[in-house]
Amino acid sequence: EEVSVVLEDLVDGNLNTETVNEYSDIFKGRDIYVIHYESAQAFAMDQEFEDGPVTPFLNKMASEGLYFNNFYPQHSVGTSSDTEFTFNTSLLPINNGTVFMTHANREYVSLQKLLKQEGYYSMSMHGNNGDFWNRNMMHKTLGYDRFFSKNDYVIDEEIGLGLSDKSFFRQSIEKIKETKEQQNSPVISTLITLTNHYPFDDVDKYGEFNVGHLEGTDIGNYLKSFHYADEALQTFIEGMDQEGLLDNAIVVLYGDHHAKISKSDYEKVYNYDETTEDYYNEEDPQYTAINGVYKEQLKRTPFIIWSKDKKINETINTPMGMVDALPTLSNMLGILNPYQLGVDMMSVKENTVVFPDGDWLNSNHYYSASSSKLYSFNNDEVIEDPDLIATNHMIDEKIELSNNIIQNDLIRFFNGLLAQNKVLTPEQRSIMYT
Ligand code: GP9
Repeated sequence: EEVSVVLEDLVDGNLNTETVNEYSDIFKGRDIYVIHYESAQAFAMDQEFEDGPVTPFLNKMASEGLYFNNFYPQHSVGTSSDTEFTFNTSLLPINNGTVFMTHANREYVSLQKLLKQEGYYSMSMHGNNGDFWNRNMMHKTLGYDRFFSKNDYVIDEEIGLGLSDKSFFRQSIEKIKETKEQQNSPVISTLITLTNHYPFDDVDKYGEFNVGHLEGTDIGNYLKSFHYADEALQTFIEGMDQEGLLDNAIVVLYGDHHAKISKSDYEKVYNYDETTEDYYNEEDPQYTAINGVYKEQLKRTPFIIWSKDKKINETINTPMGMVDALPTLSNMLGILNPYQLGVDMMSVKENTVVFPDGDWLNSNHYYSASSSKLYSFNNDEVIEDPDLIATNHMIDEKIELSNNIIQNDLIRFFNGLLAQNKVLTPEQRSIMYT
């Protein structure tokens, strides 16, 4: 019974959601370089000190490309790995464990697999141990042809968790170049960065970047680390360009999750008075309260689609979740995942972002499942909404649908039916499931 409900939902709600708009197929057949950008939070892109902006290069990419500035990862306890999963499949990660660890033997439709049908070669690259987050197994499941991990890199410079991003990118360009020479096909490559990782305490190795009054604070160290990651990104893009590898390519960049920044650290950023060189207190009219919903908003990460030749120069403010990344890209790449939970962002004007723990948000509201309260983004006040129970019911069904697909291996089951040409009409479906 449970299975039948899920399949009905899949068929009725999520199959054949193909849309046509001015972005359809614009990047069809191009090489794709996905930057899984560790702990990159969007608020840092607005920070500037004596030495300049924290992320000048990232900001340039955001302004030249298509920049989604209201973007939220939708991870559970599997953090980076959950984000990889959701980006690649447009399913939410399971909410009672880590899908990469416990559900690597299921069948998924992923960006790589869809592109393979179009003749692409796919690879993933990461300077850490291949077993971390069970990537050795899960990257095969997700359809990558080749996973370059720590053993494939010369560990010639270490920062924080391991191989520095600058060395990682330098060596990755060589690997991409060799692969491009060997494969007579377009490639998709996911590059997973590592340096900008909690606890951001390898400060001496991030290079000189003065963060003014934030010197010596945790958030100051995070911004220094992010500045390093920005320089590393620049070396990658420029290095790729020198090799001619960006000529028929797109770069897709997403911040994988927030950086565990505390309320008091955010206050150091938003409540500092330059003139008095002191912090505002709560009575000051300029005081910014880092209340519950604002703190949630600050967890936004960048999502950027960029290419060297097509300068789109557009910022999209509609709320977007990681599940929406694949449908949005699919439309541009001319492919279609029949099992996606997300939407093509270029086809919608409003959107609800659902988190695996039952929290959700739209342009105006944030719902916290733990307090069962709906908050206004404007003032953090609790809103009474007569439709809340119905909305929450829909949200819970979506989360349950995603969990069911993963836990019961329903894509394998449903693909099996499709392979036998069993595309079911509603009548056939009801017969099938009774
Ligand atoms: C490690 C990396 C970090 O290989 O991807 O994972 P995280 O701790 O951010 O989930």
